[in-house]
Amino acid sequence: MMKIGITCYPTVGGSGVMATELGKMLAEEGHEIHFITSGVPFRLDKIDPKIFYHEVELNHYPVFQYPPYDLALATKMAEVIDQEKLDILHVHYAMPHAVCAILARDIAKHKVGIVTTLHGTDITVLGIDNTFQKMIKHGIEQSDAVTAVSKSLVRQTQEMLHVNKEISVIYNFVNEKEYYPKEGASLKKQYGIASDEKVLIHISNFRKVKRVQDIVRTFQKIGQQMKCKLLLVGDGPEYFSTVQLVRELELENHVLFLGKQNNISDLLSISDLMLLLSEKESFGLVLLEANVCKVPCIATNVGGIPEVIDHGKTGYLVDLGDIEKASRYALDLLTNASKLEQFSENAYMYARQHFASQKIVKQYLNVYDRILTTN
Ligand code: GMT
Repeated sequence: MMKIGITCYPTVGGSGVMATELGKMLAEEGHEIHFITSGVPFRLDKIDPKIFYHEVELNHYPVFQYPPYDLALATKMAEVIDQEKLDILHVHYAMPHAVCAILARDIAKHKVGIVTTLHGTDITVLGIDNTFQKMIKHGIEQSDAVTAVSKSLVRQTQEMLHVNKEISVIYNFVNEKEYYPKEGASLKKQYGIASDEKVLIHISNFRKVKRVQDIVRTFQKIGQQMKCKLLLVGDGPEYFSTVQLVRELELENHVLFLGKQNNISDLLSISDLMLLLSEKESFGLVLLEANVCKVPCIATNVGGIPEVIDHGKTGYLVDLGDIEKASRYALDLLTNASKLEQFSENAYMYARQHFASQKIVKQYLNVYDRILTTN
């Protein structure tokens, strides 16, 4: 039995989901889990005697212009390491979490191993502002072990940072107890979707990189050939420009804006096809969520996406911005029932085989074990 601390951003987002699900699964295996975050992770929705939550409090001191989140986090981490005698502190994101963890390790008296998982955002930050380069590099190199969610992200990190550290790939997973194909006829009806209409779905945080406008334009082309609806799930900076585009294209009766939703697997279960046409994606967790609910995906051939989708078998890959091809592939699947069925089955089998939660959790446990035996 290990005592493991986990730090992530607790709000909605693939990395927060992954960190929380990992904590829940480790607790199921008998390990003691201590979340050290600024809010209760949103997927931490059930009581579990093996899971503890330590809140990082942000006080607004009149002397500081900004509340010092990083230092408050490092202090809390050090406190929890000593108090709970943590064996491992697993942080998601090098910036700032790995750096905070390293500072906490220096402050704490109890010996702890630091594991950092990269989710891609560190690299995105560097693309915008490389003043953080040395700090992110330091966070990675001083961690006891570093993992990344795809081979593509490992390559990118090495290209941008030239880190003197081995980074191992541990793919994302989904909790199969929550994500599986469910009966969806009544929900479909509640949304006013006719039984002969096909349903396309896009789920994201509506950031610019998600290219939601490409989703709408692809859908427009599909809608010219067949009866269908598009579910847009999520919220973010591009939400209103997307609403505007939908109005301009006179698609209001065909596009449903659902905002942020918790029970994603229910929505996936009424969907026939997912579209994810991002310009950057280190993994694309929603693709995996779709696949385990038997929903194949059409996605861009960028970042880690080709490691999740087997082109021509579990879904299709298109070049960034190629909405023409995306709509052709979608029509090919949606108008061919046996092919769609075959892709759904393939997607399900592929996801369950390559990204099984048991297998991935074991890989993380091996990383922890290695640190504990060498430390
Ligand atoms: O994509 C986002 O905007 C959110 C971000 C996050 O921090 O959750 O997602 C990143 O991590 C996910 C979990 O590993 C990956 O599935 C996403 O592909 C990755 N996003 C990007 O690389 C843009």
